[in-house]
Amino acid sequence: MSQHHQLYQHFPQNPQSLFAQHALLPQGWMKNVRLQWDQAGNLTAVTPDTIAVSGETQATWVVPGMSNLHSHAFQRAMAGMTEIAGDSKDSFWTWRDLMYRYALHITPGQIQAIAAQLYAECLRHGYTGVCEFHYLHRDPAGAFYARPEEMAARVIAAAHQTGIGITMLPVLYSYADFGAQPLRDDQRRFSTGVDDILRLVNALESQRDWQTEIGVAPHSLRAASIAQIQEVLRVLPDRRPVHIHIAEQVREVDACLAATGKRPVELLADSGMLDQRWCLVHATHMNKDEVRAVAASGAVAGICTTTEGNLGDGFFDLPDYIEAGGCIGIGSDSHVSQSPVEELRWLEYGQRLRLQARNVASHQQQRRVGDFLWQAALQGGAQASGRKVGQLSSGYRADMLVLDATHPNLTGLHCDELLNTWIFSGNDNLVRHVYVGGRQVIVDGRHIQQASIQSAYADCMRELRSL
Ligand code: NGQ
Ligand code: ZN
Repeated sequence: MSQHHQLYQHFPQNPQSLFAQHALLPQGWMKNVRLQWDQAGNLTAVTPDTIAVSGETQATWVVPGMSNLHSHAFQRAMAGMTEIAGDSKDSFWTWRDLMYRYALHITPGQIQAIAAQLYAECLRHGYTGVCEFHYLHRDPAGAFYARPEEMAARVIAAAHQTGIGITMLPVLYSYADFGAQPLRDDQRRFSTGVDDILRLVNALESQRDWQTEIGVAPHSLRAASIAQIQEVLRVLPDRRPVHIHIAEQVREVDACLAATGKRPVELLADSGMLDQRWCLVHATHMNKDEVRAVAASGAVAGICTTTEGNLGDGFFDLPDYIEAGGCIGIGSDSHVSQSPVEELRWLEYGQRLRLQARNVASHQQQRRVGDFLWQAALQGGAQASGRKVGQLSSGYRADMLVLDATHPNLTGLHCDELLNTWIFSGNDNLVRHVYVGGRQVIVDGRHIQQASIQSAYADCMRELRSL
């Protein structure tokens, strides 16, 4: 991967070290830790039990920033706008029709403004990287832009503008349903075949740098066939992330069974492709065999609790999956929330409500639910991003959150209580400063370009609302 110094030219010069009274390292909480990084934003030394030098930037609580492993950035602009009951029973599918109507209008300039607003919000709440599951490829009439990668490039530009790390996943979207059903007219902007996706990946390759990775995403087994996916993977460079929506709705599982005789996770697992590159988003409807197969493959289950709740998908089988040793990560998907705290809290609360139990996300070696969730989602999110993130260790990105030690919830705490208190004790945003690749992009809870990002977003929303 090449360095990309240009990327940071508009950020102020920042110190290249931070001294933390308490830092969450891979081995657990450590005291008096100096974190140092190089010009490219990679940690070069993480030294516990040391002494601060005068003039050094200091913090009380430092934790690694979270990866947001699933995002459709443009959907941020419709958050809150689909919560009105229709004439017939509302469902995921009626929501999707509304989403498609909306998706038909978004211009390249608008997707950049929306993504910048979203990413600044994500950063403010503690996400330092995002995996963008990007399928809005073509223009509203259904033709490719002069630069076929135009829309994806705009989303990457928004990530660079805000400083968030990005894994761009151009989406393969060929069919409307199982059995290679032709796309609907309102899916025309998404339409791509294997050659289109390889062309998009190729066009985006030059954007790869320390902050940017390129992978692929077959949209779902509804929209892409196993044979197509195999073809893409034959050509895709090694170790690139591969994401898919896998089993989000019961109707989808039934349609898959009817068309292929197998359930979606079963079909994918039986294809022999599943491994650590994969992120299975919304692996909601799995039987016990499928749970074991996904866990054993080393793939990440991408759970998007607030969107899955919003769309009425169902509950992920967390206890069996943990028992089987599976990896999880979290994503904000349709962006009805931009907070990893809310995502993780509702992951646990959903399980408690479903099972009438407490402290579900835990195991023998980690009984603290907040610690279990944050650490598991850090690891799984990092794996799904294909980037060197998710832990404060030499060689990894200097992606760090400084929490608000002056907030009443965090004063006088023992470090063992920090994550549980942060995740389970209220809704104030306790993220105070955020560093991504060593650059501070959130200062006292505000993005360094918050005013200009918000005003561009407001202009974009005025355009969209007048439609
Ligand atoms: C999406 N969204 O791709 O935006 C999907 C719905 C579909 C979520 N699963 C569309 N949240 O699955 O076809
Ligand atoms: Zn999605």
